[in-house]
Amino acid sequence: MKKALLLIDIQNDFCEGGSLAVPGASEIIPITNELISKFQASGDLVVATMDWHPADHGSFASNSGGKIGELGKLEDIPQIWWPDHCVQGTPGAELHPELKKIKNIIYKGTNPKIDSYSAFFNASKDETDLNKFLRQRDVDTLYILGLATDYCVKFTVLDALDLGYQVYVVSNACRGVNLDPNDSETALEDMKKKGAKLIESASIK
Ligand code: VGL
Ligand code: ZN
Repeated sequence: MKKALLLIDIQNDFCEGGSLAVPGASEIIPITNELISKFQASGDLVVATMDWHPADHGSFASNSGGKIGELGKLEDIPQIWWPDHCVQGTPGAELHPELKKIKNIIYKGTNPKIDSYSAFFNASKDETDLNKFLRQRDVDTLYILGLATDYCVKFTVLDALDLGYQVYVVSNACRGVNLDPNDSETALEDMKKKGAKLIESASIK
């Protein structure tokens, strides 16, 4: 059985200067690049996810008429309204330019009516190609990092645990939105409670 490195949404819009900038986001780039090199050197898989919204995506405050950061409903599912971000084909949707190039990309959030924090399922539980992709390659252990701790990292980790993967969260290579100041801490606690192991990048051999 095999391990894989899973990089969550390290895209320009979530980094400094982006439309949904996560504080300290670019600090994770050198740490992430070191891990990419390590995994590639040992022949282990590296997969990156990309939030990949159409311009009319229903999670955007601009499309819903809601206020940024407030809670509403999208197709009857609770939804936080976000600034326009990661619109398909725009510079904001591209992976951070200093991130090492990744061959395996999983796109999510493409359905305009449904948001998708998790890289495995959207909010209506439709599956992306990620689980099949990993299983076909005998991956059973995931090292997960990226943006944002309190949304896409958290929901990806919880789904990975549900799907039976052994999950390590590389906590020094995650940063959160923190609409409430404690959100990232609480998210890490939730992941740990469900069975994820929190580790620092330096302890990965
Ligand atoms: C994310 C909010 C909206 C994330 C994506 O990548 O954590 N957060 N879309
Ligand atoms: Zn999004």
